[in-house]
This record gives sequence, structure tokens and C-alpha cells, in this order.
Amino acid sequence: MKSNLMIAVLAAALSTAGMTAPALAHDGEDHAATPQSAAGDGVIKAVDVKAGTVVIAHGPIPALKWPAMTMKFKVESAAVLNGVTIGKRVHFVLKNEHGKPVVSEIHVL
Ligand SMILES: [Cu+2]
Repeated sequence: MKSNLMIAVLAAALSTAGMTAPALAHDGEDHAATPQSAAGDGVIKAVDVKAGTVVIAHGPIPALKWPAMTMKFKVESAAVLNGVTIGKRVHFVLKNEHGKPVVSEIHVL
């Protein structure tokens, strides 16, 4: 089921790749021509289910031209945080929600 979802996300990203839409913003930094979705790996540093946020020390994300860094993300829904606890190594998927990166999937490694 999860791999089907991944394919759906990628297909959606590809189908919208040619359209003009707000690019993923990165904490106020200006990154041109960023895609509608991207994935990265990292370590969970904090989880706030109530606020719907997660802090991830992530590696470089070449698709977004992001260097490695620790940053706070919003999650698409609280369900994304199921099983996600501090110290876990994760693979995560970001999607572009009105120009802001939102974590749509977290897979504990
Ligand atoms: Cu970052």
C-alpha cells in the first residue's frame, strides 16, 4: 500500500512538473526551480503531535538543492507521526503545499 502511495505521489509530481506553481521554500531561503515533491533521509530530533510538527536532522536533498541541516517541518496529518520518535533514522517525503514543504510520509528505517 505504501509503495502504491509513493508511486501516486511521484506520478502526481511528474504530471505537474511542467506547470507553474510555487516552488518549495526553505526557511526563507530562495531556491529556484524546485520540484513539487522530494525525499530525504535523516534522524528525528523532536516530535510535536499536537502542533503537527517534526524536527529532522536531514542529509542533503539534491532535488531541492538543500544542504544537510536540522529543521522543523509541518506534517500533512498527525497520522504521519505514527511510530515516529526521537532518535529514529527515517526516510521522509516532502510535498509542496502552497509553496511550503510539508512532510507527507515518514518511514522509520
Ligand atoms: Cu533543511
